[in-house]
Amino acid sequence: MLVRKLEDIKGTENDVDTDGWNSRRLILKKDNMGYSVHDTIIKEGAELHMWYKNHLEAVYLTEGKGEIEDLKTGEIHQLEKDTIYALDQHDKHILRANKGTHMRMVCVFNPPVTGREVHDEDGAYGLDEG
Ligand code: 9YT
Repeated sequence: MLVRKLEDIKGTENDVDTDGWNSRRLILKKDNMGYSVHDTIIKEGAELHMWYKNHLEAVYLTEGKGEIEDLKTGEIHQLEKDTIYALDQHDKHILRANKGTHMRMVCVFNPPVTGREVHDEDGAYGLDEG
């Protein structure tokens, strides 16, 4: 059984901080669960262009407000606490945190990330970078 606390991840190599987001990776590929689980902060006012070509991702918001734009359909969905979205079609999208608030979310990736991934020029993570 694995039991971990966010406090024990903060500041370690599994705490990946970028300009727009801070991803604390709680469960990783090496844990052999078949998925990874991250506690992620999208920083106030951030606008992230993403396209997870190699992964499926589900995201559950626990704090904050923002929106997600589906770049295929042009639809914009409002996001707030207790909302989940799933990129079941490897959907190309833009994620925005509203001004004045960050968003906090639980992200699940299949296949799992290895730990240090940051976005490439398409907003994707590579496969098996670790
Ligand atoms: C929601 C999202 O994709 N945010 C970017 C960071 C990523 N989810 C991660 O690695 O935690």
